[in-house]
Amino acid sequence: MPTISQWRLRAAFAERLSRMYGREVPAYTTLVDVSREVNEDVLRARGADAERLGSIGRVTAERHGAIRVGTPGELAQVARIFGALGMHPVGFYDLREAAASAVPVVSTAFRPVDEEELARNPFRVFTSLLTPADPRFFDADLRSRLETFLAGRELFPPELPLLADRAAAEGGLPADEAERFLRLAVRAFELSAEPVDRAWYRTLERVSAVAADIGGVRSTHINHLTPRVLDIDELYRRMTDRGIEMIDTVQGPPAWQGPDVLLRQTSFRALAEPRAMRTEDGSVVDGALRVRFGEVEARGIALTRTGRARYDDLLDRVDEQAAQHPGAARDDLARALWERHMPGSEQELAAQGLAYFTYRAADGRPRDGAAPPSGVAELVRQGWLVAEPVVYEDFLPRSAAGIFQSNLSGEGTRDNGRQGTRYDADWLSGAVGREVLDPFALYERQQNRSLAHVARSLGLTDPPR
Ligand code: OOG
Ligand code: NI
Repeated sequence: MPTISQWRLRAAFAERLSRMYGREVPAYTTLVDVSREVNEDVLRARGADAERLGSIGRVTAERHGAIRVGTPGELAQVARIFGALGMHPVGFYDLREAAASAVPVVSTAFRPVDEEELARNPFRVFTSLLTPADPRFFDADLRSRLETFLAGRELFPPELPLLADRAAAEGGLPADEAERFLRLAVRAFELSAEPVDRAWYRTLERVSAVAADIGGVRSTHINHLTPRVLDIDELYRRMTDRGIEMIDTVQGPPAWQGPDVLLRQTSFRALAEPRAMRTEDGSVVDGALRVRFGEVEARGIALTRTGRARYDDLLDRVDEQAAQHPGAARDDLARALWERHMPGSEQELAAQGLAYFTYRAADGRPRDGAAPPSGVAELVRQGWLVAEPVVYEDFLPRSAAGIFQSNLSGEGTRDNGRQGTRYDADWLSGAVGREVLDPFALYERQQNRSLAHVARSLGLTDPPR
């Protein structure tokens, strides 16, 4: 029987999840349609340049999902399921600090890490873990009730992680098992029809709507699924024209003339969804919860640590200026700062070591016996090497917090007088049961590999720097 490889499982899972989510949240289908229209228009207008950060095939199929779980044990199961799809935990995000309202979670993103795997299908899932041990949100009594509740639920049928382990060990699954695995995996992220315990849900909701969404029910679900668009400002206008109320900003870098870097995202709140509720007297009544939303994103070039520090610093400056000039549009303030402090071309980003690129030898080299100059910048300038930007494959904590926050019903509560529990990437690695990878190290490795390869084809003893 033919084996379905891990990347085909990943692509099939992303596609089936998309179909399921489109049935559950019709506005998502509108978003996907409008994204496709915008991408086709951009491709027509800009030609090959539109594909500089990924082929149109990759971009059209590209999605990220978001899920939320309650315990390290649940997270470890998620890691096994995504591991089967060739997705690994990358990056540590602490949204407890990044958000103004109560978002008691720490997160990572499961995604492919190798270039070829990303090119085949870059599906990624932003995955958040509830933090019941953080006393700023949960007092001792609520923590213990919450942990007991979470310990008593089962998000995934035991067969699912077992099939996942087999896929990971064997590099795929035979067709029958692949079908079974995909079916179980998609079902695990559907919205459950089981009645929600209304009193318990409300108890958690008073602390945090996110806590209620995670710990107030006995199942998990996909929270949103995000298509990628080549012009997010145009998409924003078209969605607004269709009468879909978007949040009032695009998170991340401003729209400007220079290169797209990192990630720009925006979202809209999904409609309230009908959910059966169990009341205190045990009867089941019709209710509605409004927790899911639609999101869309545009991806740019991955920044180095130095580039990222520049970005974070600029965001702080935008905040300062916005506080000083309450009347001014944030986007205008940001654009003015960007124009002063961000390089306006890919070449400058590379020269200043602010962004990652891969390099390849230009066609037609070596040039009639001439020795190549030293240094990457000079090699590119003299036409020996061609630089290609590396796409940012990850997330941004402030944007993530902003997206979470703008879609919450209430602020919730956070007692800032208390000391928060400390979590970091090492702690999360322990919880996930595998190493949470450092995104910068992955981009750097990609860049270095290309330089090592270039050195060989140019006959240099050392990779150029
Ligand atoms: C995750 C929010 C973060 C993003 O794209 O930054 C996120 C969530 O709502 O669970 O998805
Ligand atoms: Ni998202």
